[in-house]
Amino acid sequence: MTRAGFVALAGRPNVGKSTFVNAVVGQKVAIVSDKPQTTRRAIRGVHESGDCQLILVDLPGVQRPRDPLTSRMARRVQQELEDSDAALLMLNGEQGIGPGDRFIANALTSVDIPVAIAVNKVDRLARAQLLAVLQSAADLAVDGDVFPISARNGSGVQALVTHLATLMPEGPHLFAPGERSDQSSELLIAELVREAVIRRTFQEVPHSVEVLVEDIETPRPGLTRVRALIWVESDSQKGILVGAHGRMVKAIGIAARREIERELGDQVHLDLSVRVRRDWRADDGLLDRLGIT
Ligand SMILES: Nc1nc2c(ncn2[C@@H]2O[C@H](COP(=O)(O)OP(=O)(O)O)[C@@H](O)[C@H]2O)c(=O)[nH]1
Ligand SMILES: [Mg+2]
Repeated sequence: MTRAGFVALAGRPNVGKSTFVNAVVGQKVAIVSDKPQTTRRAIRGVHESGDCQLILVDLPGVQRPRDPLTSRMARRVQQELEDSDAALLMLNGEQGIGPGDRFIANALTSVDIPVAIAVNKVDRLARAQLLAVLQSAADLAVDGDVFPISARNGSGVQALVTHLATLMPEGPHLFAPGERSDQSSELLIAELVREAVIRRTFQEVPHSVEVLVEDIETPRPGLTRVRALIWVESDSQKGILVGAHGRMVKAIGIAARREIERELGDQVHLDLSVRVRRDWRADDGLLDRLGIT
């Protein structure tokens, strides 16, 4: 009998959820940055472990809703947790456990699914620190085995994946063999452009940016042409992204193109334009079109 199921990743922003999903799936499905609130959509990554198909759901970081964008994100997190077969609570071993982690751990006790706990970034910890943080993880309100891991260098990841597989229900596989994500290539490319923007910007700009891929063409085999729009919320943000003599948008384009080429295995022409749309975070039509549901 095969098994298959969904594991929802819960945890504060920046603990390493997206890095973990990419490590387990073996390819990039979720963008990663050192700025919080990077993940806006629930993204699924698929891993096959023996006869078990493990579908990891990389959730947006849990935060208090402030506008239609963040309300949609919060609603989505709740929904995804309820629809999952298990939850993985991820903690940042380097920072230790704080009120935000306890809040999420408490929230998980009210969802009726098994929970596993990962203490990530152990590559940054000395032995004594590691033991202390593992102990505070075990003391959290939520019940579950604790796994020290480094999503970055892979240590401990296999043991955790094997454990998660034991929590999955029996049933047929839900994704076709070899399928690694439910994300369209438009969305993956848009996310890779957004990652390049986030890495080069600061303060409110990363949160104000959204990317829409308008068009993907393959004029000949081995060449992909992409046209994408970068939305920002103000003229000054647009000024920052375009940069003096267009230098910033050019640098963003070069970095994003490299990433897209690596993922598609094709040569890529990337055409970027920056547009201002003052209230995109509150525009339900646009949020729908951007796949933030
Ligand atoms: N040292 C170290 N850094 C990590 C590890 N996992 C993730 N990171 C870094 O932590 C930051 C946040 O990672 P990300 O996956 O985007 O976190 P998310 O917000 O929970 O999805 C990035 O800069 C990652 O490179 C790890 O195991 N060790
Ligand atoms: Mg993330």
